[in-house]
Amino acid sequence: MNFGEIQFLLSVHSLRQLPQSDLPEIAFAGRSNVGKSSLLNALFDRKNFVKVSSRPGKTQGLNYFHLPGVCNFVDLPGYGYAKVSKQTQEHWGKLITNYLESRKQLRCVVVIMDLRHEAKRRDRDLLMWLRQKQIRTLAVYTKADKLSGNSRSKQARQLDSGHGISADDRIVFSSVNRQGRDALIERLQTILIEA
Ligand SMILES: Nc1nc2c(ncn2[C@@H]2O[C@H](COP(=O)(O)OP(=O)(O)OP(=O)(O)O)[C@@H](O)[C@H]2O)c(=O)[nH]1
Ligand SMILES: [Mg+2]
Repeated sequence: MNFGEIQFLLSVHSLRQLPQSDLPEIAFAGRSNVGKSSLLNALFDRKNFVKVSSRPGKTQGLNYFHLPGVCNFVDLPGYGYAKVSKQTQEHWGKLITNYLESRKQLRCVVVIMDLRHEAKRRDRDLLMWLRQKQIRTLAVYTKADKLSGNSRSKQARQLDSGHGISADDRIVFSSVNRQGRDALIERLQTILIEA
């Protein structure tokens, strides 16, 4: 994957705005502030290309990043941020659900979780829902730089068992030191080829 060619395509706020292209898509989901946008910057090897914030609720809309001839990456708004109004949460919730359910070229949803946290209900619900819909998932445990080696493996195992994920189906990642970046790229490449 040559990320030198990555470009921002558009921000989608309703299903009508989804791009016509039938390029395969990989979506990135997770709780608000978990580090979705940072992971994309690390993946693309860019600084602040995708907007990042210490304030939850930064990403609004389904943000499309286009890798010509390869695929589109879709940064989804985070879920579970209590301070966003119920109406707003519902709007994004519906849009994301409709997108995930109907988008034919969607190849995989990368579900990003914080390695430091216990298995969260909302993440489990999403993973189960995606499995039920037979949408392929890849789990990424991020912010690994915030833990020491021992607690990294311990936490990863805990999340594995909490979510029913096998160690082969997840990547321990850090947007700060790039741990897991090569593994993620390799996995995404395989997914795009197999599809
Ligand atoms: N130490 C560390 N901090 C991280 C990492 N990834 C993200 N962060 C920090 O976590 C905060 C949230 O990062 P974002 O990438 O904006 O998170 P997001 O999931 O896109 O958030 P929303 O768009 O609000 O849903 C920022 O302060 C980042 O600098 C990481 O791997 N390590
Ligand atoms: Mg974001």
